[in-house]
Amino acid sequence: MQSSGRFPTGLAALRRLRISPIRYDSEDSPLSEGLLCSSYYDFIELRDLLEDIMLVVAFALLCLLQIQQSHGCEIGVWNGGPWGNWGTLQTCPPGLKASGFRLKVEESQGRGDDTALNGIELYCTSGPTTDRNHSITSTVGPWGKWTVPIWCRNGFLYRFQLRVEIPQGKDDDTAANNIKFWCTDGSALEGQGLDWGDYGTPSSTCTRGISGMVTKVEPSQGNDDDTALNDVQFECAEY
Ligand SMILES: [Ca+2]
Ligand SMILES: [Ca+2]
Ligand SMILES: [Ca+2]
Repeated sequence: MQSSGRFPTGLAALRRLRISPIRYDSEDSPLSEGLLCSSYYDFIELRDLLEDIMLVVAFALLCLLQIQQSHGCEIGVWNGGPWGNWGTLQTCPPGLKASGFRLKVEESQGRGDDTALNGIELYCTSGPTTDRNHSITSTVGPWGKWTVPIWCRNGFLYRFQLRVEIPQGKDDDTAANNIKFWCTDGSALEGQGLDWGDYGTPSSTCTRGISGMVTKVEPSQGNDDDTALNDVQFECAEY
């Protein structure tokens, strides 16, 4: 079957190239000239097609690279709770990175509905200070109180681990309970959360430190079982 139209498909062009009898022994044969011209133009069209495909692929790769660079990379963990919605990514002012944090935690409610960890606040600084002028939060649950800030002695927060209670079925769920950060100076800082559940595998690292955050928080369930904060991801600083 021969392809019709001005632009044959790549497969058809290849097939025609392969079967074209190029006869160099018959010098003035109009037939062989015609076949040569036909396969030559097919070759040109195929080459143009391949060039177009390569250009499109190169452009797509360039776009992907630019998107990656403009947003930085993010670190997360695999044991986050299943409930809630991801909030908006909040980032430090340009040039600042997170060197301290505090948590919003609801104390144990006895026989009542517990939510444990409700919010995380990061303090963005330019170095080893306890400057609280530039803080960021993403979505924060409505229950509990803010605990005292905890700071890196040197450097910035760059890795974390989340303490999460697995789903309790008909019993009272709390999902995320606490968080532990590591600073670029090697020290570990554990938040003042609650003790239900277990710590999972630590995240990968932000080589230059953390500069942004997005939290996943379940909205109020009315009289049903609330969990508030379930999961978190941090954005890595690019410089
Ligand atoms: Ca929680
Ligand atoms: Ca439950
Ligand atoms: Ca609950």
